[in-house]
Amino acid sequence: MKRKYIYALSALMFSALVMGCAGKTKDTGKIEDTTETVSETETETENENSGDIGENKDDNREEEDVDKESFATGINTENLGQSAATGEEEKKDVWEFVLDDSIEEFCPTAIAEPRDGVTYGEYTHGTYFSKTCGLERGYNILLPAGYSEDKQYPVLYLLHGIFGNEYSFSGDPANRIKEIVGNMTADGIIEETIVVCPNMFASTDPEQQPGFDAESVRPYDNFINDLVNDLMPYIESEYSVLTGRENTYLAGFSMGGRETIYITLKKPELFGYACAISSAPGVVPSSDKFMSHEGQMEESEMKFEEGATVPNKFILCCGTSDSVVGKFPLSYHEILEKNGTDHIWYEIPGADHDNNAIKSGLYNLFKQIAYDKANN
Ligand code: FER
Repeated sequence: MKRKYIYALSALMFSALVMGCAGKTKDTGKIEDTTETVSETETETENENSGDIGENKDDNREEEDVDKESFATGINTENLGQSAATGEEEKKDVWEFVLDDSIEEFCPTAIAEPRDGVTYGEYTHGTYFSKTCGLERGYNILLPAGYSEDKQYPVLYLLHGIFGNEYSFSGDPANRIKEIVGNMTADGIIEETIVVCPNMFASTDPEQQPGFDAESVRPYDNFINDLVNDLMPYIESEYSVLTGRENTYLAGFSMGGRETIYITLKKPELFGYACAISSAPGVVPSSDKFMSHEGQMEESEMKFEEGATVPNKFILCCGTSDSVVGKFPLSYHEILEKNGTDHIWYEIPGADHDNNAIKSGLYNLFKQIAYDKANN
């Protein structure tokens, strides 16, 4: 079944201008109650929950070398793809959505930009007790506008990058998560969907900080336990969610992409759809300018267990100009391919470690979900 949606692009010109004004993340790391609505417009840059790179004894680079917020949710660069196009597509003044299973390199402007007449969901902060960490831990949840206990919704767990926390995505409006989910819902492409943004630094020590050394990275690898044993059961008990793999999705950016790969390979039966965007090194042994990685598994182990129920779609993607993780995502693709592990790999031309990659990955994830649900 093919569905087509046609939009006048001129209506989007104004909202495209708004893009440049996106505020920066306020990562307070505070745990607060569920009644708070999270603001996207804070401009503070302080991040109390960030690792202090200057304190890392294995690393004597200057702290100003690294923009921690860019790690957590991507560098805010100019829009690539449709919004930057000056060619025939743009001049046609229309954008057309076709529901097929092809990958599109860029998230269309009409999907990423806020529209008049669409009410978007809001982020709310909540906490849950993590048996894995022995701590009360925070999450942000994007509930659809008009969320109702009378309905049930699929859930996307969305994992931030290194130095981030549960506020990283909700605090960076340039990621356009609200708009992508809201516009694709408004167009009838996807079902109303809940997005859960956890704090992926699953340490048992509330004082521990992330950093570029094996010890400081380990809590990220512990997140699989927190997610599966604590956060997912909590979300499923507290919110009106559809359970089961067909309705449970996993995606992550950079460090979150690395953990998405790891979790998807280790718990493939839990997620119908997974998307690892611009994934950080360390799934397999390797080293880069930041540190050397012992690896979560050997290359030969980078596959699903024999006979496992596997995701319907397992997407890996990365920008061709990624200045942080470089060709590591490509190497993951090559290893998965060598090991005969089903996945989709694509590159985003010209994209850095940035929002172009994040928007593209999320759009394609939802498009694949929509295609499968319309055809099965
Ligand atoms: C590394 C390179 C990149 C690494 C982590 C990253 C832990 C993560 C980047 C990000 O999350 O944006 O070597 O090691």
